[in-house]
Amino acid sequence: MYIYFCGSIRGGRQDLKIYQRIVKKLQNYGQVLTEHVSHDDISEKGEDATLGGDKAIYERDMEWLAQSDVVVAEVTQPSLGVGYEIGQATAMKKRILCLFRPSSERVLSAMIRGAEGKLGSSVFQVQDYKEEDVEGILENYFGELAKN
Ligand code: 6IA
Repeated sequence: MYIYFCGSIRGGRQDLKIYQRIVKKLQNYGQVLTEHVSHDDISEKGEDATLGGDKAIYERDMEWLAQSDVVVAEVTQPSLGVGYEIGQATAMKKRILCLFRPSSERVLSAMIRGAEGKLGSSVFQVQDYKEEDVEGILENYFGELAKN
């Protein structure tokens, strides 16, 4: 199974530690195509941009998204890139799990919260969670997926 993980980069790296926890857990279920999202050497400024620049990043990420079987997005820290990826994944009819922490005191965008369930029962899911529960939530989600 190919898993595409989305987390904020230029939107701000405050939640890096939780991205690392999520990616580590996801690696039990398949290949995480975007594990670099959880690397701590990627900074939000992008001064260390890879060869080929933004165009190459965009094209590679869109290819990986098309290849993926499931998309998991941590959406607490708002990010244009993550929102864009979720929109594209929805158009590609991917299975999408969005994870949001209400303890952040943010309110999730209506364009994410409101998309839940739109393409059928389990295709677009939004899950509120507490940091300490993240592994259990992923276990449940992938456990259900394995049954289908
Ligand atoms: O708008 P954001 O940068 O917060 O968007 C983050 C999302 O876009 C992530 O889920 C990634 O999949 C994707 N993305 C954005 N930037 C990159 C990147 N390098 N490499 C791979 N995926 C990316 C950016 C340059 C870096 C050196 C800062």
